[in-house]
Order: sequence, then structure tokens, then C-alpha cells
Amino acid sequence: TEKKEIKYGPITPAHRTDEAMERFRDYGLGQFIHWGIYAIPGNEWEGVSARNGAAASEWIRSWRGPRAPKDWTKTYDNLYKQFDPKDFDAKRWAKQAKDMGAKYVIFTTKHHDGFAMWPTKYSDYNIRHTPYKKDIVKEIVDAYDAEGIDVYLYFSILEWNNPDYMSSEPKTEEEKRKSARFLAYTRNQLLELLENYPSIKGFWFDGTWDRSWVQAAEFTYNLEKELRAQHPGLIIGSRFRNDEYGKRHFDSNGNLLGDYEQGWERKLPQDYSWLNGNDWDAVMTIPPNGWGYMKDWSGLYIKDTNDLLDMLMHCVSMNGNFVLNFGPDGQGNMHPGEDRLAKEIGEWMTVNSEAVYGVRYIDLPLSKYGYYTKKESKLYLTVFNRPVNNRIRIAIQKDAEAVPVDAKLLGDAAVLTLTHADMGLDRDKNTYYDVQLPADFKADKPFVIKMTLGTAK
Ligand code: FHN
Repeated sequence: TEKKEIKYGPITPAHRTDEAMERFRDYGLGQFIHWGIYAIPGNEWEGVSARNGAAASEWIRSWRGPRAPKDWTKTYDNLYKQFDPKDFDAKRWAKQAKDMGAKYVIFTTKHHDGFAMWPTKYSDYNIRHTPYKKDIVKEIVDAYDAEGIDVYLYFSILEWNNPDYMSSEPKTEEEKRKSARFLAYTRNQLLELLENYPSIKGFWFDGTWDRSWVQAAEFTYNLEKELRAQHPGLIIGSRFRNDEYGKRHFDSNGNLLGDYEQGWERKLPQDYSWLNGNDWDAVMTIPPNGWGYMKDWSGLYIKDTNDLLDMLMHCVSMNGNFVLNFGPDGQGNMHPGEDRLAKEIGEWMTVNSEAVYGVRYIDLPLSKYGYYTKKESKLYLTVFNRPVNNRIRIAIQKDAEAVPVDAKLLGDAAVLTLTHADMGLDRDKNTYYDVQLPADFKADKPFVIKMTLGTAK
């Protein structure tokens, strides 16, 4: 097909090879935190919640529970006057993230309600005017920096309560003035964030789907350039902007906009080929939906540690980062269920993180037992489905350059028996290597077989 002439296509190459991007590629596991005014209602108003398929908790300003007052948005927009998280301790969260094994955090500086968690000069609707007063973004950045966890700032372009924000394309002169003011305001806030928190590694953009933003392709292109010039190495995903034809994530010629694909929200690619070799992350809630605090998890399926480890390995086996979301309450405490999951994931990572950090996709026939990851000459198979005969069969293409030459379990020094099993199947492109688990082997969690790849004997 013919290539389109595109003025506002990608600014950076699809596969950046600089140090900052290599670091991103090695993270494996990240933490997302959705924290803001919506933590106060916690997905309920007057005991009525938005469960059972209704909107997410941070959307409560728009979903209006049946018992919400008529002037509900006004009620919501005044909740900040009560925001005083007495238990908030950024160091405690950062320590928890570190123990869980997260290498980066994405923190909501401002969600769709427009409330800023930092004392922005460009709007009064910010943390400075709450009883809490202190700069929460700074506390987060400092605490996570101190733990060696890279910080990315989540930023919603769309703002529900800003009179200058409009979702449709500005048409009249008055609308054009409003829209120009809103764009200038957005630019100011982003430059302010870079100036205030120079150690951050990137932005995680959201709320960029409305026509008002989509039609501003020239502005957003120039803004991306400006942000990058101000902050060398800055990492921005594919959600920030679109080309002049309105194509988002990928431009009209199919080229990735931004440094990594950012479309994997509560979904995972089934097949590696879907990714076209692009970098990506997947962001995931613990309940079915709901990113901000949810008081009541009852009646909902809550992902357990094995579900989350399965998703983590699914992602890293396809060169993606897995980012698990936490929605702390209005006092600054994580949900007790989040505390438990963080602890369990951390315990697993203590033994098995070698199969997660800095690993890459390996082109092997898919395993029935779990997920492959690879790092230099090491091949890892994270086993979720354990076979009844305790024998884990590795299929390798007959023409593969390297094959497994030894095997062991992560967290156990014993060498496992590895045998070549040539099945002699007609027209089979593969050959097989069997790893025998010890007869007394016990596992109540997924486990990792680590193999060395070498030349076949
Ligand atoms: O609408 C938001 C939602 O509240 C949440 O922030 C997620 C996180 O990826 N993003 C949006 C929808 O794409």
C-alpha cells in the first residue's frame, strides 16, 4: 500500500537503543498507583456502589450513584476540602513496592477529575488547598528514588471540571479561545512537572481521545519535541498524541507514535506477532475494573497471586512490562488485599526474579506448561501447569542453534536430569528435551526451570 505523507508522525525511532530505553526494557514488573480525591468515596456514595460491571471507582464523579445529590459534581469537586491522608507515608509505599520487586512506578499526578496532587501554579484545584497541604508528588518521587525505583508520572489530559476543557472540536471563536487556553495550560503543567521533578523517567499519558486534543496534532507534535528537549531520555508511550489524520497510537502508515505501545490496558496480547517487535507495557487492575480505591471487594472476582504471576510472565515472555495497579484509600493506606498480594508476589520474586528482569522473548514452540524467557545463554521456563509424570518437555526446533544442556530449579542448587528425547515423529520440525523433576518435588506456586543453552552434543 502507498505510504501517506505525514507531517506529525513519530519523533523518536520505534526501537530506541539509548540507556534510558534499555532500562525500561529490563524492568519486567512495575507498580501503578491511582490516588486522588476519588479515594474518599472509595467507589461508594451513601452506601451505593458501582459494582457489577458499572464504571470504575475513579469515575465516580461521572457515574453518580442513585443516592447522589442532584448537584453531585459540585459535591465531588468540594471533596478535596476533606483530603487529609493521616496515614500516608510515601516511604512505606516505596518499601512495599521494592519488596514486591517493582522496578518502576507510575503515579497519578492528575486524573480525569482535574485535581492536581502537586501544588501546580496553573490551577487552584490542587493539593496545596487541602488540609494535607504538602506536595504528594514530591513525596512519592523522593521516596521511590531513594529505593531505586524509577518514577513515571501519569497525567490525564482531559479534565472534567475545567471550564476551558471541551471534548468536541472547537468551532466558534469563543471555543477556539477556550481551547487555546486549555492547550497552553496543559503545556505549562507538563513543563512544570519536568522542572519540579527532574529525576522522573517518563510520562504516562491518558485521556487523549477527545476531538479537542486529536485535532491539535501540530500543537501536540511540537509539545512532544519540547518535552523531549527539556528532558533528554524522557520516555513517552503511544497514548500522548496522534498524527494529523487523527490516527492514535500508530500513525497512518502504521508507525508507532512514542517510545512504546501503551494500548494494553486490562488486556494482554495473545500472540507475540501482534506486537510487531514494539516495546510495550500492560497495566492491570486487581479487581475486574476500578483503579482508584474500592472499599468493598466482595462479590467481585479478585485476581490472586497465581493469576498475577501468570500475567507477569505472559508479558515478560513477549518483551512487555507488567504494571500492577494499587488504589490506596483516603487515609493513605493500601487496601489490605493489595498488601497481601504485594507480599506474596514479593516472596515469589525473591526466588524467581532472575526469570523476570532483563529477559527477552525467545522464538520457541509455545510450552503447555508455562512461559519461556531468555537472558543471554540462559533459558527460563516458568511452570504453571505441572505434568502428572513430573517430566517437563521442552520442544526445540530441529534447526535451532542452541539447545538446553543443563537444568536446575531457581532457588534450589540440585542439578536436574535432562535427556534428549527424539520422538521420531514424521514431519516434526521439533526435537525434545526432558527435564525430570525430583520425585519428592513439592510446589504450591509456579516454579522456574533454569537451563543453559549450548551446542547440542
Ligand atoms: O479512564 C482511565 C481509567 O480511569 C484508568 O486511569 C486507566 C488506567 O490505564 N486509563 C483510563 C482509560 O483508558
